[in-house]
Amino acid sequence: MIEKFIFGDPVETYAVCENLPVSEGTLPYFKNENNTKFTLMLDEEDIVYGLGEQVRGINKRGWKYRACNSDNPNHQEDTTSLYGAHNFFIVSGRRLFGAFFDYAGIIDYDIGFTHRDTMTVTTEDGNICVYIISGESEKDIVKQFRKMIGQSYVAPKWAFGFGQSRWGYKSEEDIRTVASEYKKRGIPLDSIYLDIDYMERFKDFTINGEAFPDFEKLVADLKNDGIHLVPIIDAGVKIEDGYSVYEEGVKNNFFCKDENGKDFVGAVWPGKVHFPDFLKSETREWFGDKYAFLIDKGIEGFWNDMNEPAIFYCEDRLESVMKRVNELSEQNMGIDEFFEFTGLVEGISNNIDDYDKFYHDIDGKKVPHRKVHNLYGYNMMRSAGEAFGRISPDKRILMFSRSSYIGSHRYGGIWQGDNKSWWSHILMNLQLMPSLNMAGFLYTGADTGGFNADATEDLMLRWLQLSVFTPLMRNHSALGTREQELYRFDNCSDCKNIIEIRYGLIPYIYSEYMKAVLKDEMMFYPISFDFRDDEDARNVEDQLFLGNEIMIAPIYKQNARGRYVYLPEEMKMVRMRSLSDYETETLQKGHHYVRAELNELVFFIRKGKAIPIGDSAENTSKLDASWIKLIGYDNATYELYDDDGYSTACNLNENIRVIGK
Ligand code: MIG
Repeated sequence: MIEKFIFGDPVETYAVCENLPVSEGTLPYFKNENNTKFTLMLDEEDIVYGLGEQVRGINKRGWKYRACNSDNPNHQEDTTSLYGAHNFFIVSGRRLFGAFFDYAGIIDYDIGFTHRDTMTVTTEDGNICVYIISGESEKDIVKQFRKMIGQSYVAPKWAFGFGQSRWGYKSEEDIRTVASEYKKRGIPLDSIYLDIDYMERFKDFTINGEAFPDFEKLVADLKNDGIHLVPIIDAGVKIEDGYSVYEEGVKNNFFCKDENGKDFVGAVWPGKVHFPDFLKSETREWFGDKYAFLIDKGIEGFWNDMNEPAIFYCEDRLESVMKRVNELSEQNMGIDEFFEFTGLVEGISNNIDDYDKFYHDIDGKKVPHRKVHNLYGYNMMRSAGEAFGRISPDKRILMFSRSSYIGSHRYGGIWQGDNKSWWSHILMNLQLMPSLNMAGFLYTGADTGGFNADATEDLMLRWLQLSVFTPLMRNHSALGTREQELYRFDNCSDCKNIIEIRYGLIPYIYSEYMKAVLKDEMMFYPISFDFRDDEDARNVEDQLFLGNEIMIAPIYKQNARGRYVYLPEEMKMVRMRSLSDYETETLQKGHHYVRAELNELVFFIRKGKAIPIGDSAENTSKLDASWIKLIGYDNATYELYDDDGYSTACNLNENIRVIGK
């Protein structure tokens, strides 16, 4: 059952698709103070699940979080905001309920941070819509919630293949080299990503003709080899005379305005830019149609970046900082002045106060950005997603975004942003999977090997052993970091084996993903969701169930040759070195120390279950379903979902078949 409560006059987010009646009663569980602060007392045993893209554990207790979409490259224990705002959580203990705080602006969560037994949710202005969902289990609550927010985005099957990316591929030659290095070693590959350097001076919907003299031929040649090129699109539009996107946007008032009604100026990679007003329907339609420029050249997938939006600087703050710095430089700088100086400089980028300086036009109403900040990336995704429906109605287009809000899960996936080549970020990648699934984001994964900082071979191998299960499996890294394409490492054949295992697992991963989409379910969920009364299961923070069949428990510590794993029931452990070299062993319920050398993928098949496993192939288009066999318990069957992988129409019942040994 879902109850809806409206306080004040909230901005419509369109996160919810169903038209529910507003409840007459009072909000249960929470004490409401002026509609701005909602307080909930927590029992010692309560677990708080959810909040989507946030740092820390599967259990969110013991910290404060802020839903305020941020371009924050530091994903640390004390980070309070990442790129998405996903205001849905479940409280599980003596009571069991879900809550969705549907709010376009900035919202703060204190989950036992100030007082261990108290949770507060604080909005900036008290105009909010709250949904309370009751159900018999966490899964039941999620399912009701997901049904209410609409079906999740369906990615094409090729997007389940392995992808190689790096910020720094800057020419046709760079791209062809990546493709041939993979091919030479026989490592499967389905996609290569184009980061900002493919554009002409970082202008959206342009191609740098010098570096890519025949872009269409490149796209076609790679596609012949089964490899998709996936270009990036940034939110800011470069201010440059003669650039049609800029000129059309100015002429038609498609950009966000400043206080005086002029187009607001910020600076990002292209230099000075205007930000498309994605909250305006005309802008969404116009910008979305621009993707045809690349689709017409054979492109079938995109990633949308910088759409929090990220702002390196806006003009007036830069000016005032420069002025003050000049004043300071004329004095004898004391320590106080020195810290004033560094503070001012650090505050230039992504300053929340700048969100008061530009405005959206929502159905003719002028709304300050700050009030709708968390809807910006969402509406960029919507702009693209709706356009794909017009440009390519029958064929799925891959799209994932950095910034998001609940609702944008209907238009695309997300990647988990600028992580680091840190061991703790393998764990973070795992912990994000269930909370993102709760919020409807099923097509997701992190930058495998880590984006910032330098990756080592062992980190890459261990990370691949997690990514092998996530829908998005993409190796991506930042300019200036150690190169981490798989062929850079000594034991490339170990990497190759794990990528081949991925291709063998695609029938299962794709099937579980599609079932989760079409049934409004989670693909990855905490162990405790199936073992609510098992105290040990409730404590598990580093293992997940994937579908109904398997449990994953990756190694995320350097130099570890094994780890402790908790089995809430008997399971079959699978230890795989390659698709043809593996063994299984039945383990009883309980705590086990499980060995796994660097080249060994270990996972667990649940009692009485089996999973399909196929053969590898150069890429997904060459996967041969006739090779599929089941591994796991004898006599177990599996319900396999499969379809052509690219049609937008996909029906659950027509595409499921039961397979047995
Ligand atoms: O300011 O396009 O998260 O994946 O490589 C950095 C360059 C901008 C941030 C993205 C990252 C991408 C990078 N971008």
